[in-house]
Parts: sequence; C-alpha cells; structure tokens
Amino acid sequence: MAGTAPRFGRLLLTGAAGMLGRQLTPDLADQADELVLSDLPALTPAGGVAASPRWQACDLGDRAAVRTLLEGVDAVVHLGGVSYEKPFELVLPANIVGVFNLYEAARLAGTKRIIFASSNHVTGCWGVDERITSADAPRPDGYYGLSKLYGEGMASLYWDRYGIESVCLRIGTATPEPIDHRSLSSWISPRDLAQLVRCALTAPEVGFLVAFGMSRNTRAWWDPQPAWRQLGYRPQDDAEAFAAKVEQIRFEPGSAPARRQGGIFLALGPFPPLNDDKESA
Ligand code: NAI
Ligand code: 15L
Repeated sequence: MAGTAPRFGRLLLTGAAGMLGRQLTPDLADQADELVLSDLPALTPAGGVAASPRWQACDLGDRAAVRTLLEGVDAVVHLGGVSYEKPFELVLPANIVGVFNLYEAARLAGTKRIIFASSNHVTGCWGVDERITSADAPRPDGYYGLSKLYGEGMASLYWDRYGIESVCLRIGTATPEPIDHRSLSSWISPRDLAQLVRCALTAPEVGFLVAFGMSRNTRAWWDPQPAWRQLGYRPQDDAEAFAAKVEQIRFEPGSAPARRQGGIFLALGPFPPLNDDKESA
C-alpha cells in the first residue's frame, strides 16, 4: 500500500559533535520542524547551522538522561557511540547499553522512526572476493561490529513488538574521498550519505530495513537491492573515479586485513583485560 512520506516535528541527532554528525547537521536542519543535537556533555555542537538547532548534552549510557533526551522526539538519526574497534568493556556502555536506552526511551516517548548508524563491520569477516546481500549471515569482525549487529537486533525487536520503524544503515567508509584500495569498494561520498539519510527519514512505511551505505562503486562487495529501491536512494558517486590515486595503498598481501572486507579491524584484538581481571587474562 502506497503511503505518504512522514514529516517529523522534532528530530534528534545523536553523535552530533562527531565527524559524520558535523557533516550531516546542515542537511538535517530542514528535515523537521525542530532539530535537536546531542553528544557527550564535554563536547560542543556543530557550528554554522542555519536553523539554529537546540543542543542537549547526554551520555547514552545514562538511562534517565536518555529518557529525558527523547521526550517529544518523533525521529532520531542515531550516530552516537564508539565508532572503532575497541575492548568490549569500552564498547559496552554506549553501543550496547546506550542502544537499549535509546530504543526503550523511544518506546516511552512515542518516537516513530530511528535511523541507526550501523556499520559494514557487521559483515567484516566476509572475504574481499565475496559478494553479499543484507540477507546473508552477518559475520561481525570484532566487538564494535558485534555491537552494531546488536543494534540491528534491537531495531528489529522494537519494530516487531512496538511498531517503531528503523532503517539500519551499514555504512561503509564515509570520507570526503576514498582513502585506499579497500575503500574503492566500501566508500560512500558525503553527498551520497546525505541523500541516503534523507531517504531513510522520508521513505514511507519502511518498517525494519537494513541497507548498505555506499556509493555506486564499481568494485562494491555489497548488493544493495532491494533496500535502496525501497528507500528511493540513487547514489551519484563511484569510488572508481579515484582509483589511480589510491589503488596502491593496500594491506600486506595475504594478511587478514587484505583478505577480509573489514580491513584493518581484522588486525585489532584480542585485547588484554582492561582491569585486574585475572580470570579473563
Ligand atoms: P565519531 O566517533 O566521530 O562520532 C561518534 C560520536 O558519538 C562522538 O562525537 C562521540 O562523542 C559520541 N559518543 C560516544 N560515546 C557516547 C556516549 N556514551 N554518549 C553520547 N555520545 C557518545 O564517529 P563518526 O565517524 O562520526 O560515525 C558516526 C556513526 O556512524 C557511528 O555510530 C559509527 O559507528 C557509524 N559509522 C561511521 C562510519 C564512518 O566511515 N565514519 C562507517 C560506519 C559506521
Ligand atoms: C566504521 O564503522 C568506522 O566507524 C569508520 O571509522 C571506518 O573504519 C569505517 O567503518 C570503515 O570500515 O572504513
């Protein structure tokens, strides 16, 4: 059944002081009547935003604070959290507990839709010679990728049980330009990412959806259909245009980062215990 595109009253952007938060803030300003920016208390919001959005600091690990943050929020672009492979204890508060806090607060607040910044590291253990769809088994490449898989599971649960829509974007390498040979497959350009997030916010009746976040790369590992079709996302850029510049920047041939899609994350871990926990040593 064809529906109408939602238009949100209050839109919340978490992780607003981070790299992608700053990049996306100007694009989000006209996506809702009010844009609320949030990040850890010690940080500052992105500057130069036309629509003078509100700033509300919040640690995602603090359940009560997240509950307050979500009050009156219709939709969320959830970028906040640990964005790199780290020991489990460091991933846990923001990416596991924080995602629970966010979805539970969204349920209580009557939030309609969450755009969850998932990651290609959910599928990072697939080989670089393999092509996958979002229906294939996940195969996370570390605790960070596993935390994103947990987030996708939370999104699925809260759609099936409570009717909160989610679009989980398995973002590839979101940089101004491809940075190495690997990113000729995984890159998403700034303008394609802006379009993808906009589509995820405005596409009607998304329910629970997982979509790869990349440009229309010639060397793509991920078959993005039919999620892109459902979202109406039509990427404009292809990393191939930068091939001559970065083709030679490669991992050591035969190494795990060279063989698997997750790249350098495959060289991180196992980690020594963070505290004096002799049993786990
Ligand atoms: P980033 O590390 O620059 O930004 C993440 C933000 O989350 C930071 O500003 C940080 O202060 C905030 N944050 C961390 N812990 C928090 C907590 N406990 N409470 C509240 N805020 C907290 O990361 P970036 O590159 O901007 O990525 C944004 C999102 O997109 C992340 O969730 C990341 O995992 C995801 N992503 C990014 C990709 C990329 O290429 N940049 C690729 C795939 C996924
Ligand atoms: C991610 O999930 C990270 O947040 C980002 O820093 C990059 O490492 C990106 O994946 C990537 O795989 O290139």
